Amino acid sequence: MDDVANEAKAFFIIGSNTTEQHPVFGTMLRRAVRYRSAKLVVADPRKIDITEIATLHLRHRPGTDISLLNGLMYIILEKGWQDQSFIDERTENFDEFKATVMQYPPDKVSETTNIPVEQLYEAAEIIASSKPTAVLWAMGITQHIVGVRNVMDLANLQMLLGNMGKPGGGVNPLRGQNNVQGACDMGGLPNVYTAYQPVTSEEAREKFAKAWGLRTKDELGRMKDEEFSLSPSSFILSDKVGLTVTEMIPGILDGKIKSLYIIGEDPVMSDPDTNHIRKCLSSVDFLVLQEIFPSETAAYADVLLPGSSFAEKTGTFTNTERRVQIVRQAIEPLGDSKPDWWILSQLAKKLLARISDRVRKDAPHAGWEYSNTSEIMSEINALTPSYGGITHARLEAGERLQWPCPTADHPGTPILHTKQFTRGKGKFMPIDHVPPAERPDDEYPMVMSTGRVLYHWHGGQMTRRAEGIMQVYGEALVELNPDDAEKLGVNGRNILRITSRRGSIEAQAWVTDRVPPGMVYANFHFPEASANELTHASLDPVSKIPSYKVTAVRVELV
Ligand SMILES: Nc1nc2c(c(=O)[nH]1)N[C@H]1C(S)=C(S)[C@@H](COP(=O)(O)OP(=O)(O)OC[C@H]3O[C@@H](n4cnc5c(=O)[nH]c(N)nc54)[C@H](O)[C@@H]3O)O[C@H]1N2
Ligand SMILES: Nc1nc2c(c(=O)[nH]1)N[C@H]1C(S)=C(S)[C@@H](COP(=O)(O)OP(=O)(O)OC[C@H]3O[C@@H](n4cnc5c(=O)[nH]c(N)nc54)[C@H](O)[C@@H]3O)O[C@H]1N2
Ligand SMILES: [Mo]
Repeated sequence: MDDVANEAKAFFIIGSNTTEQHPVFGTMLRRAVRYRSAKLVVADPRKIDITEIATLHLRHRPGTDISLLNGLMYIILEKGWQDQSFIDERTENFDEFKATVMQYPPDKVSETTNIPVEQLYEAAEIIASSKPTAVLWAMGITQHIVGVRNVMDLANLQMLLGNMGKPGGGVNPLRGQNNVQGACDMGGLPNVYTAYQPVTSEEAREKFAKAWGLRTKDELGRMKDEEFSLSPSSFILSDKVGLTVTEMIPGILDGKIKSLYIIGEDPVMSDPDTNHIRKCLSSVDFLVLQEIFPSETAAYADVLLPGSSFAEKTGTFTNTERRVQIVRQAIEPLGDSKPDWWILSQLAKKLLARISDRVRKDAPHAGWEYSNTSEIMSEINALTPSYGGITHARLEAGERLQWPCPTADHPGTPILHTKQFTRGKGKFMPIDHVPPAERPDDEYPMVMSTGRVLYHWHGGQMTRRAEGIMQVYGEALVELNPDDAEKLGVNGRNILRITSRRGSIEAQAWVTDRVPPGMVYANFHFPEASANELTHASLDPVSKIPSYKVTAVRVELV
């Protein structure tokens, strides 16, 4: 964040409402634009706050980012603005990629995106002539059926310009939850152990099995049949890739999932197509919810486990720049609540007790015997190469450590890919535009985009309990363009009914040119008018993220 804010000559913000959703970093960027005249190009269908200080605002149609990016790269190639030596030395597959980009001349792109041709040229020139330009993106890029392709195309752009592995450059995802990076690093994904060690790797499985005192496959092979009564799979670690959240919950109705253990998520508010989610959660055999508040999902739980909040426990969060930060306990846990790690380890011990005769108690990390999170961190250090040298002691001493930090004397790595990419050469990917899964038609003629507002946090369990916040933003508002307001006869803050193929909500209109004609913007902070009653569960085929950003709707005045 420091090098981007201090050294980038230009920022290209695409699909990130930076000042409302990442206000601290947003302020750093504002300062850079104001005080050191960094240039700013924003590509966002909405006139978000940061566009006030933008050099140029590209207001494209939702879901047309690939067309836009390919169009910009077409112009860069046409003008010869690419960094040919970076392309030659650090990348491969350029010709195939170029052939695809050449299918996106400015007038065609203008038609798809609704951006005037002159603006395409202006944007390409700012981005290409500022060395380096930092690309910043968030959910406006990922929450589409082409989320992964969008991200790859941004990487194409930055390789084309030689802006990778340099201070002030890069493709910078602004990660959302305070510890979403940490959760992924710790294997909170269906296909990997910590630091992305694949569950399908025999080597990785052996390593974890040894550390946790489980049998390895080799040992099992040598065992006689009578030596184990349970099935072999209960001794060794599974090599099966699991399901994502967006597959698990619908999986209940297909009989794939019998029980759910949900920790710190409120799917009734945050998953797409709420009616369908309610139906799934009503059908699951057994549901445990570990929460700090009785959320909307609590109504479906068989067991509620009271977790304690960030203020009541010590541990680490890993932020958007891969920096591990220590968070210290400020108050004693309230009521009967316990830290999440403590609850998990108690449960795990009970399960382990059932196979205790098969677990080697002398293994270095057997038994879930932790007395604090510093001990958990030691296990992470031992089993996770990129976190090898990140200890509580170093963080307590004030070191600012970003992974990879493999050893106790390693200073951490603020910038990745400086000499080569993880796979060696950077591979240009030919990426074509694919229209959104749901598009406006006669019955549902408008596009609804969804997201957040500054004042609230997702399902609102935490922020709707804060009186001061509720005084400022106490109910869901739906952004509606003045032209559409006039057509509907909306005068000020009338109540709108918004209907999609899945459901309907009623909410106050906020008549504003933040949204273009034909588009409304709704949030999912209030259960009585949550945008997710309307969204659909079309997923990106690779990442399985829902396409929250484009839903076809009908808008009426109540
Ligand atoms: N106050 C507050 N801050 C938060 C959160 C919160 O709930 N409240 N949540 C956190 C989390 S987990 C996350 S993931 C981040 C999310 O941070 P952001 O991704 O910045 O937030 P969103 O509101 O999802 O919207 C992103 C932007 O994408 C734009 N957009 C919509 N469709 C398109 C499109 O097709 N193309 C492009 N280029 N842009 C599009 C929207 O107009 C919006 O400005 O915020 C984090 N910060
Ligand atoms: N329509 C639409 N839907 C979206 C999005 C969108 O842009 N549009 N964005 C998506 C994105 S990016 C995200 S990240 C999700 C977020 O969706 P969720 O993760 O479901 O929402 P949160 O409100 O962040 O957190 C869920 C719960 O965690 C609890 N909690 C807080 N701290 C702790 C703790 O320390 N321990 C435990 N056990 N519980 C705790 C809170 O009380 C809260 O109820 O929403 C997604 N849904
Ligand atoms: Mo998020």
